[in-house]
Amino acid sequence: MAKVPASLESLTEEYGPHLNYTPPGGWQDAAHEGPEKLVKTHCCFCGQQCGIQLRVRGSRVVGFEPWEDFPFNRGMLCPKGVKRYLQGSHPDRLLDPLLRSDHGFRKATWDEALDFTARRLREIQERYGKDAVAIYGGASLTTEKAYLLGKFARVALGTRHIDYNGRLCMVSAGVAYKLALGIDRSPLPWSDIPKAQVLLIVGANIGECAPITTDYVWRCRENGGKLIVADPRMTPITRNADLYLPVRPGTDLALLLGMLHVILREGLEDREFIQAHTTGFAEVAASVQGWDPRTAAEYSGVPPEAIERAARWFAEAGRAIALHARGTEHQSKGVENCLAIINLCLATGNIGRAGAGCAMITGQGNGQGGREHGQKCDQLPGARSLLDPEARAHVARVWGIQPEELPQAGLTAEEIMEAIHRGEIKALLSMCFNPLVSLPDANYTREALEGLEFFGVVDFFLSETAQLADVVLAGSLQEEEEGVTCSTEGRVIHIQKAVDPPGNAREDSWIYCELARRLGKGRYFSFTSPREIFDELREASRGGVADYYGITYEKIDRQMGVFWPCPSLDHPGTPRLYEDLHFHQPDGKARFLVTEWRESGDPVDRDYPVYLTTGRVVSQYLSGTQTRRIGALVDQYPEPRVEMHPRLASRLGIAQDDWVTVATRRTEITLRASVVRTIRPDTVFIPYHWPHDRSANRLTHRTLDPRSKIPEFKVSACRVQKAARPGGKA
Ligand SMILES: Nc1nc2c(c(=O)[nH]1)N[C@H]1C(S)=C(S)[C@@H](COP(=O)(O)OP(=O)(O)OC[C@H]3O[C@@H](n4cnc5c(=O)[nH]c(N)nc54)[C@H](O)[C@@H]3O)O[C@H]1N2
Ligand SMILES: Nc1nc2c(c(=O)[nH]1)N[C@H]1C(S)=C(S)[C@@H](COP(=O)(O)OP(=O)(O)OC[C@H]3O[C@@H](n4cnc5c(=O)[nH]c(N)nc54)[C@H](O)[C@@H]3O)O[C@H]1N2
Ligand code: SF4
Ligand SMILES: [Mo]
Repeated sequence: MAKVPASLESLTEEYGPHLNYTPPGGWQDAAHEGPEKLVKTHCCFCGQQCGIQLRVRGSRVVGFEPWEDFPFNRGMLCPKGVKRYLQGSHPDRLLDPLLRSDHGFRKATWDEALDFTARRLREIQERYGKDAVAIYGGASLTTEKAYLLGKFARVALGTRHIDYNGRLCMVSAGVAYKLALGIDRSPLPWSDIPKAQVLLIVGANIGECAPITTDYVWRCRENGGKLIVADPRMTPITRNADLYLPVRPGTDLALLLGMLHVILREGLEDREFIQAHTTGFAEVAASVQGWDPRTAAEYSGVPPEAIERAARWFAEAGRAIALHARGTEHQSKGVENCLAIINLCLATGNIGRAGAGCAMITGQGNGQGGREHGQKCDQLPGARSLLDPEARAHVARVWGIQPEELPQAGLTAEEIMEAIHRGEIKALLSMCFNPLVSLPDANYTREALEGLEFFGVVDFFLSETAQLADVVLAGSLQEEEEGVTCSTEGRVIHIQKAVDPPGNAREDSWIYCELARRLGKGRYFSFTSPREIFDELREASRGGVADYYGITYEKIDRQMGVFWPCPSLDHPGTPRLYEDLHFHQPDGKARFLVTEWRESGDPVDRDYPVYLTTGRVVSQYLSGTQTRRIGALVDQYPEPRVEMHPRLASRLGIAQDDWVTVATRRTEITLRASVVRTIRPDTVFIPYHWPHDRSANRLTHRTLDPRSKIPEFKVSACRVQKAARPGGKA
């Protein structure tokens, strides 16, 4: 049955006095709330996890100060980091649980909202079986919350189906690193970046999306390092590149295979390293034979000479690093792309030493930590496999249950949405995920969500997805609960609690413990603080790949972060992996793996002749729930634009600021054009931070990488036309 979404307007009407909640003394002048204090913590946004000091007065965060001593960013922050503090007192903050009524939402008490949620979950499980309920988590959550969600799904609900929004983000890299090297973590600390003689950056808009990493790249260049950038768009960092590879969307693999071909043809590989520390080289060498630079150029659109030059520079450098992000991972061959990058590093002996290697740049604040301790559908804490009997026995012991009680592996995030659409999964409880904006093919996602028998959301703002929920539980911002996250480098850091959640909002972990109690499983969730959750997590991860046993909050504070694995209390942590050239494989050797070319899931043709790619702009964050509410950030980039090259624009009769309709095999949307010379003439780009009729994800398709199950956000086929006005066509 279709549900009428409660709009923000109707919410304001219903919920008016509470939306305008004002703390005692008012938001404006809280001086009477006592002296100001500074709290050393980290930015809630991207995976850089910059150190920041929050200025706290009484019950609220009123500003920020740089934290000069934190080694990663040394006081530097990007525009999002300096504005993040404005969320806490935002008038849209959810301050009470909400229950759907005949006219939108109404305010509820916690007992009412939690009893209702537990009752609906129980009823649906009794009627349709345990797996009819699914849990969504997110990688902006602290590691404690992510761990708690994994345990909640398996112990409180006994469902197989839990997955998280990191499935839309990093999983192609994760699968590839695990397959080839054995560990899903960047092998190097960022302090290695300035030491490289060549930096190859593939599909990463570092200037806008990992702004503080730019400083590391510039230091590399100041040391004489060369910079190669592969992207269909000349992003800000490309201005200082020594070599730009204008790769066609979805064809990184051809480019990378071409580079390996050149390296082997010219005998530039490191035979000694290959022989001593790897397996599978012969098969990979044979597989790149057909990928001469001309062939690679035909597929990728990168000139053959540029492919040759990139290959030579990378192989001839004594120390080379390849950095990659979603440009190369958001593809239906995202895993192959990452494996091909690793193959380049293995072939040239670039790994396990200072200034050499490969690394994925993580996306969300806890993009790394959020994928280590159990909110992935096939994973137990410590990055253990749910399929491994020993791992099941260990974790079951820590949790006080029998291994047989642990469910089997479940579906991934997009697969869960498809099972909802098919009517197999009937209930969803989602925290820290805005699937209506962030999953591909948004109309399909909406149909699925509207068909749920029960939908609960935990958020601190009424996201577009939450507007479709039956119950919205008012949760907490990052600074409202203590915990840890793990940064892009693999550094576990300490998130300090600065303030309590406002009004009747509650700490996220309290909400799940209370629900567990109402589901009759309270004895497994008797935590009274995040520290207790962390201590259990340390035990659960002990002996696993992501071993946190030796990490404590105090040690993190003392050392300004601890790199995992850290197996014992006296262990200093592991900034660089594989320094002994022993890889995390049964034979200790890294694996070369063959990567085969295949077409994208939504190929261009006569009817849809232009590539559509999607991504980010510097001032907005993800589905925009948070940043679209911060005025100063909205002003920087108020609406999504269709970025296109002047050549494509003039062929279609389109000028700067014209309205244009972009149509794919799903549907069409109409936005203004931004005509720029910095994009391939066969490609348009739309940032995806907006909902509804401005949502790039109405256009994208649901093809997944078969191994990582990441959607192909970076490649769709489209048609572009000038439009007379918004919503209309020329
Ligand atoms: N300002 C800002 N910063 C963020 C975020 C945000 O939303 N806003 N989100 C955070 C998160 S969760 C993530 S995952 C990261 C993402 O960080 P990035 O991966 O750097 O960002 P994207 O814009 O998704 O894509 C990166 C680049 O890929 C290019 N690209 C598109 N198609 C292809 C292709 O086929 N091949 C190649 N090689 N490149 C291609 C795009 O032109 C774009 O410049 O950023 C994090 N930081
Ligand atoms: N077309 C296209 N689509 C994409 C991408 C792309 O490049 N192109 N990128 C993909 C990527 S890389 C990512 S990571 C996803 C992100 O996808 P989303 O899941 O949409 O990410 P967010 O916008 O962070 O949504 C998280 C929600 O959780 C809330 N939230 C944040 N922190 C907390 C917390 O600590 N507690 C609670 N209770 N709630 C919290 C926020 O208010 C927000 O409503 O989008 C993906 N979608
Ligand atoms: S780079 Fe990332 S972590 Fe650092 S201030 Fe900007 S958004 Fe925050
Ligand atoms: Mo991401």
